Amino acid sequence: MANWTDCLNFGISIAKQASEIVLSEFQQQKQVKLKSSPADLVTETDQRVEKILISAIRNKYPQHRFIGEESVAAGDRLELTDSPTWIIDPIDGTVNFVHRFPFVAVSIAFTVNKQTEFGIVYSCVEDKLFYAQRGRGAFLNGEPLHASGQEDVSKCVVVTEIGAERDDLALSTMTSNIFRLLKLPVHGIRALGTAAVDMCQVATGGADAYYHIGMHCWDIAASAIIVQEAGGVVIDTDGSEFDMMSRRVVAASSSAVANRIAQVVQAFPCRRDDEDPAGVCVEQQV
Ligand code: LIP
Repeated sequence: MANWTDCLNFGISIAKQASEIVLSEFQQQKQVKLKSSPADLVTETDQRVEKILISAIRNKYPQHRFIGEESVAAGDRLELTDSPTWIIDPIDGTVNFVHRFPFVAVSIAFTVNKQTEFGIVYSCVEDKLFYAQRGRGAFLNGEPLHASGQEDVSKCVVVTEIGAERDDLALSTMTSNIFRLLKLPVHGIRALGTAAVDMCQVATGGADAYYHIGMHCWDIAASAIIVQEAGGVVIDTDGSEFDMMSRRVVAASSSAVANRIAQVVQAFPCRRDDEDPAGVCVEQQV
């Protein structure tokens, strides 16, 4: 079996370099542009950091392929093939970055034959390096990570996001999901503003579940394997097998909690990442 440890170590080194750039500009004024909605922001830093990451990887691994948030936004084809592929979100939590809300992350996943071999999430302001390699465990700053194992949803802290969607159907679906979970009840609902760091809380055991509809593959590809290697469970919100292109995810401490969250949570329609690179969820007539 191929050993991708050298790629993982290289990925960690460039994630640290990218984090230094993000941190150096965190307090500065940003040049902000809008993407799919008034809440879907991109800065010049996002674009520059992604170019730096891809350039560094391409120099070392010229045959490898890329799926980058800002490259796709600029028109690059979003296609996951069997080739070694780096899936990159240069700044996950861009709205936080613009507002100086201290949760922003560099997220890098690596797939071969469409299977994730490792994931890296560097929470820049916290200086927390989360990573996992398939079959070799999950780690935070070098210490092993273990999900909580909680099996009773009424004893869970649940993390989610109100993403960039601002149409009535998405907002009513998201808020009704939160209402139904609080009525179960669960112990609490949290949202950090970055899917990658949100999901890593499940790997640490500090949260027991995370769910989201509308995020993209680059937001969660790395944190999904980190949760799995920490002993957690990652599925689709419809209860089926996790599919990073579906734009729906539940990550949890156990199968019991994952399936219970999937029963309660409803999804609004979203075109798959590999069908609609613009990533606009379909607005339904309500
Ligand atoms: C963000 C996600 C966040 C979601 C935002 C956005 P970005 O990713 O991490 O969870 O709520 O809508 O998708 O755009 O900052 O890389």
